[in-house]
Amino acid sequence: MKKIMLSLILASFAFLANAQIKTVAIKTSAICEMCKETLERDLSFEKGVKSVNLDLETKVLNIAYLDAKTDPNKLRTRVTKVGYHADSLRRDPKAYEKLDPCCKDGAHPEMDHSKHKKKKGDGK
Ligand SMILES: [Cu+2]
Repeated sequence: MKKIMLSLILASFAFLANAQIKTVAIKTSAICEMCKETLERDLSFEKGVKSVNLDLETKVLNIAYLDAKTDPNKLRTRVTKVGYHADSLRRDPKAYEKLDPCCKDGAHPEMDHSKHKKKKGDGK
């Protein structure tokens, strides 16, 4: 009986090792808080994704995912389907068209995109 228990425990450890959580950092074309929300929400629905966080300063999307369920290329593709570039992958033009106007290239060059509001005291 003890042997059976032991092998069961070992088997479950092997299973856990298979279901490893990995992380990937994907450079995106996000420019504002709304992009951050859109990307984080959408990617959180992707199969195998455990957590998502976009750093607006660097535009890097950090994703923790289950190695057995998905891979970085699938995640990058998902980002392009939301309407953003993902590393060297170009965004889906149709998805980009559907984005909010404030999330498009050069939509508001006078704005500080990382804060999504006008800068104060910069002479304007
Ligand atoms: Cu945006």
